[in-house]
Amino acid sequence: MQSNSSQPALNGSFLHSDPYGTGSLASLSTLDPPLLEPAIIKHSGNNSQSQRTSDQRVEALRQTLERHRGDRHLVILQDFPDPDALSCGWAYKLIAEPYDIQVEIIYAGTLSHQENIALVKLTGLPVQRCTVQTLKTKDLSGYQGCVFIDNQGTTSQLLPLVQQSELPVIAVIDHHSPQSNLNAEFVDIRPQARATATIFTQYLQAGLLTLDGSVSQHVKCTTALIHGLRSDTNSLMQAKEEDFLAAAYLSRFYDPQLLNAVLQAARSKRVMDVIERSLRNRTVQNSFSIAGVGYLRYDDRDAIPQAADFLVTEENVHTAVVYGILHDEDKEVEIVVGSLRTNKITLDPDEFIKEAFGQDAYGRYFGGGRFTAGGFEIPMGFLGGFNENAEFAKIKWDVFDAQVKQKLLRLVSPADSIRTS
Ligand SMILES: [Mn+2]
Repeated sequence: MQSNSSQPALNGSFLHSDPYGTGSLASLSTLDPPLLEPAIIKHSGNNSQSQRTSDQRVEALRQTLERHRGDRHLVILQDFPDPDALSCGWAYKLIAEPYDIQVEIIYAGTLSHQENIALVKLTGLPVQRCTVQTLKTKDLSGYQGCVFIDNQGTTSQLLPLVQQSELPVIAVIDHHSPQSNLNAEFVDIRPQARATATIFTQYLQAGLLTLDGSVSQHVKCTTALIHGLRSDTNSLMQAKEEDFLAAAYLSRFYDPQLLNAVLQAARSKRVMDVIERSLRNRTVQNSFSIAGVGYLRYDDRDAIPQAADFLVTEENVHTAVVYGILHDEDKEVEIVVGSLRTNKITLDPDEFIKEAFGQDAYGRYFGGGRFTAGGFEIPMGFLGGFNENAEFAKIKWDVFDAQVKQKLLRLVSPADSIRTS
């Protein structure tokens, strides 16, 4: 136990310090988690006691999961789930997986905030909307229990239904003040915690799930947890030591680029889709990030430069090029459009694009640029125009994708480029 709460929280060594041995956690002992032995609750004050409390909570959760091996659980979030709820629902799902527990995360209302839509979309967060009506038609006998996370049922329209069906409440994990007695098997309610994400991060750190930076779901879920933590603490400004410690732990695994994308959320869902595709499809070579995003609607033209803006923020990338096939329904034409963004002062976007794509039959360049930014538009001529056949559309995209990429790569890494003729 080496933690010293009088030290500033943002001390480099805190990454490796014990997150539970903090003075601030000692106050948790005033809580009354029903499943914990009274002995745990009585003690307060010193670090080793709060550590023990934490350990026992984790152990109690572990045992609960063990008892429910092979179950199907519904995780019920509040009607308008926020990032804290969404990320923790996911963390529960991942924690329960090794116990062969199938988890469905549901909410009854809507994902109203852009940032929440972005979070779900960009991380592939496994959450489903399930209205009261939908739940009524669902056969709940296929589930062995439900779990309330970042809420205690009072903010979910689904609670009455769940109670009527007598679906057992397996766990309640929340940081709001105690609101209702759900008679759950496992309860961890900590009004002192700034975010439920802090609680879940402590579970992770205690070994309920061994995070692996090479597992995409782990990276995405920790990114979601950091977002949850940020959003419940006003960008960490209201965070306390334990929240910082949780964030520090998550920082080992999360994807800053992904978090940044989530935070740039004043964008439409369709723009987010394009950014997601650019992320997924990007190839990074010699500090150039190149991504084809397939077909997009005319109205979403602006998504291309936004995606390029985003890709160029990646570490060790100085230039990003994003392109796609823009489909104009009114005019029945298609055109390849692309954007370049660079922060390399010696790279002239205008020159680069002119050099990459050359000129058309009339001697006009397909594009050009200015300081740090450029764009291009390449008419598709006879190959343009809508075609119902999905396979044909795919072949067409593949051909244009390969051609654009080849022209770019010729400049990016001359030696490696593919020769066509
Ligand atoms: Mn919360």
